[in-house]
Amino acid sequence: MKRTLTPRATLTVVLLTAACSSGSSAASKDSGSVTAAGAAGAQTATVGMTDSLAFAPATVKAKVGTLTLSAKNEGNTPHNLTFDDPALGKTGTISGKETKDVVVTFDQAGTFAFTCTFHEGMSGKVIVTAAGTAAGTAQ
Ligand SMILES: [Cu+2]
Repeated sequence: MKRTLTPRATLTVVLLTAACSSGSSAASKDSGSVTAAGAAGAQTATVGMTDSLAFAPATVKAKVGTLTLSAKNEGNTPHNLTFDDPALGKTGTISGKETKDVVVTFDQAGTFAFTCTFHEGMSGKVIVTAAGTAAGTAQ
């Protein structure tokens, strides 16, 4: 009975929505994080985008300053990376296997969310800390 496929697809959408709103612990374990490299004024980091409709990693740690965030589409499904705050910027559409950068200036510490506007629940964030408090050694 192949007709069971339709209810299953519906259920998947519900589960994705629930995962998005219910907790960060499971999500962060899945997606991991990356710490931006470079001096505060010229940081760089890369996040992947997958056919599973996720950013991987979905968390970027950066310092107050300027970050060139490269969004690398590792799959074939088009995505974009759009900050919730329009002033921070966006990449525009990124086709399969394509990479686009968005250069973001963070004036203050905080958590700055971004999403792929094509796929509800596909989201990530940049956690920005004051430049003087960077954990670990600066390189
Ligand atoms: Cu997407």
